[in-house]
Amino acid sequence: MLSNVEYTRLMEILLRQDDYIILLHQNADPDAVGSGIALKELLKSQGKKVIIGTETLNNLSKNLLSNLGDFIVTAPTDNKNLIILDTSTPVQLGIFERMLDNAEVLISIDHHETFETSKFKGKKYTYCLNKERTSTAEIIFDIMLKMKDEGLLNKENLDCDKLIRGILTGIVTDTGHMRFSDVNTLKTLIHIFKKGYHISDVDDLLKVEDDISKKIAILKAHQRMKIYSISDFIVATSNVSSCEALSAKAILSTGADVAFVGADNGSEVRISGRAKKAVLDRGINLAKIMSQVASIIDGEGGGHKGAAGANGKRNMEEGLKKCVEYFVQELGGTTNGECVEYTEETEIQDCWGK
Ligand SMILES: [Mn+2]
Repeated sequence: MLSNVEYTRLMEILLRQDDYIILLHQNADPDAVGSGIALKELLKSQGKKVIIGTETLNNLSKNLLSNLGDFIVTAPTDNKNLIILDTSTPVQLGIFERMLDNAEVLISIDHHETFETSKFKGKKYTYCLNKERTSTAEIIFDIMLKMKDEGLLNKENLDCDKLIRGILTGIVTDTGHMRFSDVNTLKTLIHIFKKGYHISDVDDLLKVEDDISKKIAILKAHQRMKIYSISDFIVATSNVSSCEALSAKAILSTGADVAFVGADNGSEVRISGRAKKAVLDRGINLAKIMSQVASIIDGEGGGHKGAAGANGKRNMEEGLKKCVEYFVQELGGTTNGECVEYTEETEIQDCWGK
């Protein structure tokens, strides 16, 4: 754990320069991006010029960045004052690694255990490793608390909401939604919760609204669904004009055990299959079914046991029927070329135990 004295020293060093670039590891995760945004806000409130640089962002971080309304640079700049966050070795900086050569001030703030710290050393080098914290975001929060204690926090210039959302997202994602949290994580969260924030705020920041066409495709897939009761499983087939994989996945979460969804745009036919684990445990391999169906739709098929697809040119309806037939055969049954669709009547009979 960093001592009070160390935090004071770190804060003083951070406040010495007027401009910084905050560098994050490649494929930056929400802890890196959330910490970067929070530290940028803190330094900006002190009149500093700050940008954030990283080679790439992971998908969650892209959502976080756009939902918080911030931006990053993706190529090296001529900044000489570097703050490196959440990164344990220089090579993780990717194309930004070369900025270390001309760095005049180098401050590294991290929570990962590493044995290669010497490689980061520059002219004015400060290394702040707090491997007892479960996220870099918590360290940034502690710096903010320190500044507040010292009367340095200028709340009028500080976008507190953005800062806290960045920190909270970093904490929640790096602790695997609190599974790896500890007493110190919770102490930080108490501060944040007292300000009226909640863990569900993070979910909002990490998700992207599906566009209208995706929503409609999924709903239509449900509307056009044919349902079959086969052995212990509910199998559903449907068709859409696009987003067949997404629709198949959605149908599984609605309740089907297996879903086959076709898409036909006139010149191309695609079929996507998804199955739940209980189905795979019975030895079903959708990749095999899709490679068989491929010949019906005049194309190719494959994938994984639980998620597979086939692309072809024609016969989508026939392809979907064959998916169900092959599924029955894989379970060891026979359809005599005909699968009975699950109708309201059969449903009622089942309910009344007839
Ligand atoms: Mn981290």
